[in-house]
Amino acid sequence: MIELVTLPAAFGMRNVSPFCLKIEMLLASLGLEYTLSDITDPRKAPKGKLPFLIVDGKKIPDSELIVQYLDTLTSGRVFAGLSARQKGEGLALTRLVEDHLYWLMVASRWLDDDWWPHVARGFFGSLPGVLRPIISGVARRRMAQTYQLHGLGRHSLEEQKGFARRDLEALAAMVPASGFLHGEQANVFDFTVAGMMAGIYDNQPGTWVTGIAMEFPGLRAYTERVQEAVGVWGRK
Ligand SMILES: N[C@@H](CCC(=O)N[C@@H](CS)C(=O)NCC(=O)O)C(=O)O
Repeated sequence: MIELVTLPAAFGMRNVSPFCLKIEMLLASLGLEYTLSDITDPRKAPKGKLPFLIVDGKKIPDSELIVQYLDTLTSGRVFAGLSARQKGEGLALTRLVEDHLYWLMVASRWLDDDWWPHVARGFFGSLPGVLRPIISGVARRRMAQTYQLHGLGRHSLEEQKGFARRDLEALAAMVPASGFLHGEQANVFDFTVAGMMAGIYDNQPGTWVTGIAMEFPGLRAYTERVQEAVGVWGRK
């Protein structure tokens, strides 16, 4: 049996982490039996981040490594039928979504003073009252430092919005008006894009990234189509 360990539900999202949602979609699409569990503190994960899989007592961290593991487990079904070029384009899209757009989405939740109370409640609300502001404050400062180190945190909000709009414009241009990235069947790269966009479109309330994403209705329709195809939705 496969156990997928994720973050707890928050902000109207049943599965709030794009990396966890991607893997949930992939497990469902492969028809593998799995259970979901969650932990509130990612520091308890093998590499301090979620998701990780538990298979026969063995922990497998990192969504990209999990994808590789599942490909081996299913004798190549994850990437079956994809050309080297399609895999290359898929990986380039993955990097755009997970190493750039992701950070803008995180900043729009954690570092926006108006949105921060939702993070404090959603991720730290179960802590005892006195500890809550201390632990959540430390985590928020750590997030701000990470965002600075990434480089995006050095830009003004207007400039960050420009980066987000260009990312979303690129995604909107690349997803098809019907079907999926590589044909009639949704694959792991669709799950990567839709797993990220589901949270951006459906987190409650919307963030400034949500506002920009709404400018791209085709991307929203695609995100719905992928979730529908695999029967796994990010929202509750
Ligand atoms: N490269 C990792 C990224 C996973 C990741 O960043 N997960 C977030 C949740 S969406 C996390 O656990 N963050 C906790 C932290 O960075 O402290 C993957 O693909 O699994």
